[in-house]
Amino acid sequence: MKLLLLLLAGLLCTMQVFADDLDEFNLDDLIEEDFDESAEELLRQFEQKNSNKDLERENEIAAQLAAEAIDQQNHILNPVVEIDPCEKMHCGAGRVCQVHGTEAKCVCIPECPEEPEARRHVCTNRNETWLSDCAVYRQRCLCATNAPGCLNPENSHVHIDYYGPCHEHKTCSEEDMKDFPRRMRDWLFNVMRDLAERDELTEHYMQMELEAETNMTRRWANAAVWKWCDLDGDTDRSVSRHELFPIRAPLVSLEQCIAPFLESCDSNKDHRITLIEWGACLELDETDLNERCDDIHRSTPQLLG
Ligand SMILES: *[C@@H]1O[C@H](CO)[C@@H](O)[C@H](O)[C@H]1NC(C)=O
Ligand SMILES: *[C@@H]1O[C@H](CO)[C@@H](O)[C@H](O)[C@H]1NC(C)=O
Ligand SMILES: [Ca+2]
Ligand SMILES: [Ca+2]
Repeated sequence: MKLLLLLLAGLLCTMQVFADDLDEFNLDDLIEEDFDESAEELLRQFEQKNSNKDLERENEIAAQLAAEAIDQQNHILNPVVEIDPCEKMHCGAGRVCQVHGTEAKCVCIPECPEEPEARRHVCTNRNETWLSDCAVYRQRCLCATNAPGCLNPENSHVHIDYYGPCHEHKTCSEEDMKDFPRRMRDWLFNVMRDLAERDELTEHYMQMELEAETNMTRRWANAAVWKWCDLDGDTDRSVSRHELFPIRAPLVSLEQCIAPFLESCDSNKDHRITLIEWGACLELDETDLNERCDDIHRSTPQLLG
């Protein structure tokens, strides 16, 4: 089955559609008009959440620094000046800032917003369905802090495996797998073009998109390089398992070949995907791939304002 079709089906319809009757959709009718605003929007939201998570550790350090800075300020400045101690506090996933006296503290989020849509439900590494990613992070926080709401001590290490309720994984047929790199390339380019049209790429990637539009050879290569750079959140020039989360977690429920595909990209099994490996699994010519990442937008982690 087709990635795009599955994406569309997943996002436009309800979860039942995933079942067996996808072939009845006409892919060509759907792709041009409807791809891919909601899909990309969803992915971007997930990605945003993920980069927040990446910053969790720095943020904890930052929070400490912030608390210290506030203490100092209170001594130096006129104590009448009111500052909200939470204003510059960034708490990790599943946590929110609360003021205790003059002290800002990250606590487990008291309540998560309801997510009635099944596609917002999540399946954890323990193969349990939770109602939202927030609920999982909250649970992890509760267990990590030995709070009463912790349902199982093991949940202090729980993480999200994929979005959507837990389900038996359909196997990716050899035939589907063979066609998958082409579909993935197509999809990456469509996403890149879509972001360009909405002026949501950096100048650097806009240029690469423009190039992709004018030269067919560059089309797949530039889209592949862009996505690889985008996934490499810590800019160490390799994509770790953790960094695959934004592309893997939302798509596993929609596309049975994504997990085996990403698995296959790490050809030397060192848990990191280099640009050469990424290009090879997308069936691109190595000589067309230039490591042209735009690190500018990454160089200022959102520590403190
Ligand atoms: C996970 O749970 C689903 C639904 O409850 C089940 O169908 C599936 O077989 C389970 N997967 C594993 C790996 O246990
Ligand atoms: C298209 O890009 C390829 C790879 O960079 C290059 O070799 C080729 O000359 C370009 N073709 C045109 C018409 O610019
Ligand atoms: Ca990396
Ligand atoms: Ca590797």
